[in-house]
Amino acid sequence: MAAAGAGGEAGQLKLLGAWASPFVNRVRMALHLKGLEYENVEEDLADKSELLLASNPVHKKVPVLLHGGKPVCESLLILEYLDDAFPGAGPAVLPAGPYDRAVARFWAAYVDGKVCACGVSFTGSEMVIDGKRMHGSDLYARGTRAVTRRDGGGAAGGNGGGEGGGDGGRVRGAGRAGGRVRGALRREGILRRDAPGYLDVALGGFIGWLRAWDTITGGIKLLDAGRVPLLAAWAEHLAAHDAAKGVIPDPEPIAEFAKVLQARSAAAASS
Ligand SMILES: N[C@@H](CCC(=O)N[C@@H](CS)C(=O)NCC(=O)O)C(=O)O
Repeated sequence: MAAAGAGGEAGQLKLLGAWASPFVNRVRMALHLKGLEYENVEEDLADKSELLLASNPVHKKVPVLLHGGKPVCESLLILEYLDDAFPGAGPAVLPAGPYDRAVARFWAAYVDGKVCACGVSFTGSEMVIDGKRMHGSDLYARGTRAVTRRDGGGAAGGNGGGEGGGDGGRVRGAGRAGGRVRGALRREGILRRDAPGYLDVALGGFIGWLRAWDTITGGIKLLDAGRVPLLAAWAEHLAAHDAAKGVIPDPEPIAEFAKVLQARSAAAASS
């Protein structure tokens, strides 16, 4: 049982997860923030359990939160479910007002659609971004260029904020993710330094991977305090929070795991 204090109804919550998954780790952080007890079940994604397959038959992915045996799938939806199902447990994960909630959801969707694309790119796989099928190497170049831009150079959302591609701000896809998210960092109530919330955990699930990126790529440092001080400080702050303890994996095992994924991807491509 991953106990995170009182507030949960013990035995009611079971999380099907995997230690390296950013999506799982955002849910774990939210459970900890809310002080909910849960059973943490580590899945072998190469040999998924019957319970996982039955609980998420559409995507067959983790995380799945089982509440009294009933499955809730998709990490961002699970975050919302926790607020709805346990309104009295700990702080709300989502911001209070409708507008702030809409903005937080917008950025979380952005993280999933764009920042995440940078993460999968190293496997050499393909992804559909804005309706265009893009190869991993393209996403990789765009994503890393964007994320390694200086904090001062990004737009705070809205318009502009391209990564210097010289296309008049029309480049769409993974490229702008870093600048956009860093813009969000400046907005009070989006990434919350005082009390972490929805968007903190949505992006925070990736901290282990962001830290490992240097090793994975052989030199591209994403959380470089010299270049992106706001993002680096935010990551440090969240990683040190009680809710993140034991959740954010160290860079070394993530880098090792990345090698396994790369090898699997290469083997699949050559077969
Ligand atoms: N959109 C999903 C993504 C979940 C996801 O991609 N999970 C991965 C682990 S990081 C998974 O279960 N992969 C297994 C597979 O694709 O077979 C969410 O937010 O929950």
